[in-house]
Amino acid sequence: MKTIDIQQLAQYCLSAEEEKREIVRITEEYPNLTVEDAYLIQEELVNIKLAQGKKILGPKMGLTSRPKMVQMGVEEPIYGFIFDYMNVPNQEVVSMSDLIHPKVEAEIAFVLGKDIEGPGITGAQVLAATEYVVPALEIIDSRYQNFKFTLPDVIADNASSSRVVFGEKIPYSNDLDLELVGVAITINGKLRDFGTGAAVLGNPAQSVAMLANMLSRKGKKLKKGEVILTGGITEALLLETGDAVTAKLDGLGEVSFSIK
Ligand code: OOG
Ligand code: MG
Repeated sequence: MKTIDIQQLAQYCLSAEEEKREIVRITEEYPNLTVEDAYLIQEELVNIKLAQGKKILGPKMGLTSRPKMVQMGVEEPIYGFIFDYMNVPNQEVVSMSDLIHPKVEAEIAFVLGKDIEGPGITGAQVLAATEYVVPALEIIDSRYQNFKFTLPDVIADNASSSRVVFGEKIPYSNDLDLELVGVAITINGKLRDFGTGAAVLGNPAQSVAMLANMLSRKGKKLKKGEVILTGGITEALLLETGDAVTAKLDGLGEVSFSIK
């Protein structure tokens, strides 16, 4: 069995992103790669980006809804990190030439008013600490051939993170029931998918709680002011040049971008 070189594999994923090209899944060469190894590769990748001067906007959860798990054939939520250079202003243009084979998904993001540290965090504790919720469109762009991967592969690849567009921050209050927030995503004026907040682990706040608990294994916490993505509510939709994408989230507003 080949020994795993964490640093070399982080560089492998990073160069694919930088050079905008597909790579062969790590598990093709290292079938025994574990989830723990994969998070070590992701940590190394994050550290390289930080050393390049890039800044973390916040963590993200992925594969938190049944439509996403079924689509990707993966059964367990994962996390990754969103960086400043990934942020596209609302209603702006994303350049296809910067990406490999992007897909888009509608999400609900959170901004906390205080730090939260696991383990043992509950959804109710998350809601009590939530200052804002934010409608979001995440553009994922797996670096792997044909957007196909196993759980360790996608973790090593920073959970396919690529771009994110946020709408306006909405102050959170208890009368906003996130389970019932309806989401509709259209491309070029055509409704492509829809769902509700409950698709995400019953309530997107559960996703934030799970994230706090997962990060605590690494001695990390969720920080006040970070933007936290809770995971796609709908299936991810493949993007093509010329597409104009809009998500409407009931009570949270709209978010959109186009791809040229
Ligand atoms: C992994 C990233 C998943 C989500 O919201 O579920 C994700 C992938 O499907 O490529 O961001
Ligand atoms: Mg996502």
